[in-house]
Amino acid sequence: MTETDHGVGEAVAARIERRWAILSIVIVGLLVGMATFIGIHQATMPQGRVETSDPKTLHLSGEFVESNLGSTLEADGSVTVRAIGQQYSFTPQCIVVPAETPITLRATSADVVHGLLIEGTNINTMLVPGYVADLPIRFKAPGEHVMPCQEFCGIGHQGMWGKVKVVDKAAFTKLAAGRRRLTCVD
Ligand SMILES: [Cu+2]
Repeated sequence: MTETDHGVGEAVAARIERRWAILSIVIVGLLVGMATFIGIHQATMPQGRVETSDPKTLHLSGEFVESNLGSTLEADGSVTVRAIGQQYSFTPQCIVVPAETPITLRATSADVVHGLLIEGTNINTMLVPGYVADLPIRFKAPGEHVMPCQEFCGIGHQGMWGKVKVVDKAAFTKLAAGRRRLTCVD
């Protein structure tokens, strides 16, 4: 190989490297742009504060004991929904909520990482053991939404589905009368 050949080879390598460097910057820029667009357009954003839970004692005491899961009508008229994901189901399996009402969904996992997605809404979160996902929701109209686990969680993952039943506000108030928590399972 001559001196000139060597020089040409170097120039070619430098050009290719520069091209790839530019391409990787463009890809990063594109991903940041997508995240920004989704954040603004679909109001998808990370939770404001970190809350923890202990998966080992989840079923024994505290907010996520079984008798506390489901929808609760709060004194201010809003609704709080508490749910847990475990291999391979959600508890409650069917969530009932009113339309046109501010709802806070609070959920966590009892074992491995699960996902919670409510079809037709911007609710799409991971349920990480040890942490509480806290999300605001509001449904415009009554209807039914499927709620699959969207995070591969093991051999039975594909069978992990829940349901959200949105009912008329007045119907929900009637259902909730005299009851501390509601689900559409019982
Ligand atoms: Cu799962």
